[in-house]
Amino acid sequence: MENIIIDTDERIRYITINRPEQLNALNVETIAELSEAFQLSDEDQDIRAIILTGSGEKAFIAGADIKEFADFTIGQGKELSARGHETLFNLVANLQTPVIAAINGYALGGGLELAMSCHIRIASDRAKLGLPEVSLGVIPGYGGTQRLAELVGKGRAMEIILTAGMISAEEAHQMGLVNHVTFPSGLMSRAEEIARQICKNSPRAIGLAIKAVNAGLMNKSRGYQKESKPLEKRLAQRILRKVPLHFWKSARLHLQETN
Ligand code: DAK
Repeated sequence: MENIIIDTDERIRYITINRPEQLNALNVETIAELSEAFQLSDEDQDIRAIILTGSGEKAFIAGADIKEFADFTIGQGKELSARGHETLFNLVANLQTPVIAAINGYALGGGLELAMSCHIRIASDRAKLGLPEVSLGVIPGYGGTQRLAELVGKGRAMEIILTAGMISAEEAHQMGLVNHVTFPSGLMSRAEEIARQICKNSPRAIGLAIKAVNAGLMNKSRGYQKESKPLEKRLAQRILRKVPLHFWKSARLHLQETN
């Protein structure tokens, strides 16, 4: 693996993105290597927790590799992002082995999206987080719109996404985007402390718990649609009873004419 470093200590697997001169930006090869490393770690019965971090002091991941983006055709870009979504971001979110993101610096765009795919996030107080995608004419397309709203609520997610600005680790902590903030020197030890605590518990139960939490969030959005349909119908019935029929006929005509 050229772009990542894999280490193991006792039952903890460390995956470090190692492109510090590019602020650990996610290019195609890095996404593929990460995907393989996560899959292998999840299949290894001896590994009970994974810590993901970035090398160097400056960045966790400064987003998708925008230099690489420039050479893609629209078709290639679409295919790459669809593949990346399934092979890395959703993969990580659905692993049975818990993944802790140790955010040591910039976590931007796809970098923050990958951190949000992890099960637990810890940040150094120097970290800066943000989703600058709309400033580049795209949307956070690796699950960021969904996962951010789940973590911090719709209003805050909207502000972060629509302003494309950066927030500090402390702000991220206050809104629940990261679980803990540490001094830079204490980041890995805090992540390891949590990983060791996880290692004491039943891996099977942990895998099932992750599945249950994820399934609950998926059902919620489906449930929302299910709930709104009958509600719409009921409301419509109530309104219909009060509004004269000729109004609905003219309204429907107006819609047909304008569509
Ligand atoms: N990609 C490639 N190289 C990057 C990079 C990136 N994202 N970020 C930084 N670098 C490189 C810089 O080009 C520079 O390299 P050299 O020029 O020295 O060769 C080196 O890293 C150091 O960066 P700076 O010199 O800029 O360092 P500064 O301290 O001055 O600034 C910074 C740090 C993080 C504020 C700045 O580097 C920066 O703004 N970087 C870009 C951040 C960014 O915009 N990231 C992309 C986010 S968009 C989708 C799926 C996914 C996505 C979109 C759609 N679909 C499914 C549709 C995801 C999009 C994104 O991630």
